[in-house]
Amino acid sequence: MITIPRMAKKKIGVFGLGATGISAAEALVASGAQVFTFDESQTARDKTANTEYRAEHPKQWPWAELSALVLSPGVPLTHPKPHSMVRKAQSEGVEIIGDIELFARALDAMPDLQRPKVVAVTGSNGKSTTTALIGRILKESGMNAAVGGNIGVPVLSLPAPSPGMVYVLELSSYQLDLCSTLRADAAVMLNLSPDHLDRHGDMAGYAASKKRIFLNQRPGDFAIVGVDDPLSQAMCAELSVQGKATVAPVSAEGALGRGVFALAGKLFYNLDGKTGEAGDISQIASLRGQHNWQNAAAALAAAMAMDVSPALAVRLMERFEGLPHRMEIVGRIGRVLYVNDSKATNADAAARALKSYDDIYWIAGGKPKEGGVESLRSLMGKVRGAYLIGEAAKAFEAQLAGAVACIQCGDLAAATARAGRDAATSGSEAPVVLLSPACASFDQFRNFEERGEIFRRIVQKAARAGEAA
Ligand code: UMA
Repeated sequence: MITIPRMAKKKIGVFGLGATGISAAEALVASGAQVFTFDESQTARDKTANTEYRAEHPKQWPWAELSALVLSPGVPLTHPKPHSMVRKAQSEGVEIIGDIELFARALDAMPDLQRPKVVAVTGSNGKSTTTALIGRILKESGMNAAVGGNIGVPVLSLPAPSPGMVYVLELSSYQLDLCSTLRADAAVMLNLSPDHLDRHGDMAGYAASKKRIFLNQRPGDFAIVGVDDPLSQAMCAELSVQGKATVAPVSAEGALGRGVFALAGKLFYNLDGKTGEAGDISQIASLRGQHNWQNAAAALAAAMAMDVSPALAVRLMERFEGLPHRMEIVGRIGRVLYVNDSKATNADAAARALKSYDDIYWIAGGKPKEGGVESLRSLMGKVRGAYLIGEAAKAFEAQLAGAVACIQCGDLAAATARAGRDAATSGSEAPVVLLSPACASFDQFRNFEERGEIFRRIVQKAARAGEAA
């Protein structure tokens, strides 16, 4: 656990008692703070029953004495409208921060020589894979690296800082909005495509949140920016003009004069005075697809920023198994490969998976996001059928009309069975049943993980039934 000595003896409110809130409350209590907590869910409040930070209604909180309100990232800060707790804190003049800000303050209090390094990763898509990949490279190269943040382990639950340590953090736009003093020795911004617009108002607001990852960088730090979409490219140009950190543009779409790029499955670098070919990643199964090559290029830049040699970094990438629910192979029945890409909750993420396979039997739908799947029409050439589920099914059929055969399936079990049957009888040599929904999961599942796990179980059950027959 990471403590924040600066918070000792202070009175702090914590709103939201999920992973973030509980870890923040525990870290604050361990730091000697007096902690007041609340959550709108009774179940969440019950978790605090036997603790020193037992939930009590904010009406009972000593607002005039609070030094800060620690907000969970899922609580609306500005859009669609500020949560009533946010308004209350503002009207009382109480600072609103997140757990990443507490982490930043814990590190700030350390003498420079003892301060661990921070690699922070954001972007619309690929940030978990890139974070995990960087963590893996650093650990395998012998460093004491801790991986957390939006990827799952709340930052304050990570091991306490020690000299030589590196924190590798995935940061969401929500977390970045609640953080103003973090300094990342290497900050990665992979790409920008529409996502979470309900929380940021528009793309400009969303991009502004993502850009906060570079706040507080100094000369000697590394700003690693994907340049394969126009908004990220503009951000890269702006950072280059500001001239604070060393800017490393990253691409998987073409050669670059500086930075790191992937070309025909090989990684090349021209960074910080070093130039060369780092190695071939085209055969690494967990890094399949051009989008993963961009992730790998960014990971290489981050590893180099942490003084890992480029050739070693690429060799260590071969040990990366990939993450669950991201183009994860969950089974093969006969010739049919089943791929779980449940994490693809928007069209851009689904596009990445659709570009990575041929002969696709595509399961899509769920709770729709703004923009739908109109942008995917041009990728339907390799898709033999779209097996549609959930709330978005009717709208998706209209948006894909004329581009692909759409089959209304209702739920995931029916879609998997139908797609599997069509794939098996297609005569194609290597058909792929791909769950890449381009939608949130909340209409039929608790979250994308549950959706992916259920898909895995359906496939495993079908495989056993096939063996028995
Ligand atoms: N709550 C309220 N009122 C509200 C909103 C929430 O009381 O208006 C309460 C809920 O009842 C619940 C708690 O707050 O008890 C949940 O807080 P939260 O939604 O902030 O979730 P945490 O459990 O703290 O998890 C968060 C991240 N979740 C979100 O940002 C939505 C997790 O990312 C992250 O792994 C975790 O912190 C640790 O850092 C998940 C995520 O979906 C994977 N992230 C989004 C994404 O990747 O797209 C941003």
